[in-house]
Amino acid sequence: MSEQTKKRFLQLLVLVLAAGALSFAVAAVSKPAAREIVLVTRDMAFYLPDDPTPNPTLVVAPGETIRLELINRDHGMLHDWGVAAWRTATELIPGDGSSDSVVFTAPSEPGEHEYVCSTHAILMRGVLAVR
Ligand SMILES: [Cu+2]
Repeated sequence: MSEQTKKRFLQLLVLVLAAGALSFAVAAVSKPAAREIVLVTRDMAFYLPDDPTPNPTLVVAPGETIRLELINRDHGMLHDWGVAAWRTATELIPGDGSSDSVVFTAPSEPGEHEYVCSTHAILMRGVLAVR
C-alpha cells in the first residue's frame, strides 16, 4: 500500500466513523418522548385534569412509553399511584400539592390492568387499559 493510498484509507475511515457517530446522535435525539398523563388526587380518588370522573380508565397503546405524574391535592392524606403487577409506582406523597412521576412502557399485549393507591386500594383503584 502506497503512502498516498494509506492516507486516503485513513481519511475514508475517519469519515465513516464520523457519519456513524452522527447517525447515533440523531437516533438518540429523535427517540420518541414519553407521553405524559397527569393524575390529581382529591377526596380519596384519582382524577384526570378537567374531568370529574373519579378513578378514570386510562388508555395506553401497546408498547407505549408513558410518564405518569401524580399530583396529590388531598389535604392530610398520603397517596401514591402504581400498577403492582408491573412493580411500577410513584412515591407516597403528601396532599399539599406535592407530585411524583414514574415512566413505564405498556405491555405489547392488549389487556386491562389495575392501578391503585397502595395505601387506599379499596377506594382508589382504576383500570389501565392497553389497547
Ligand atoms: Cu391513597
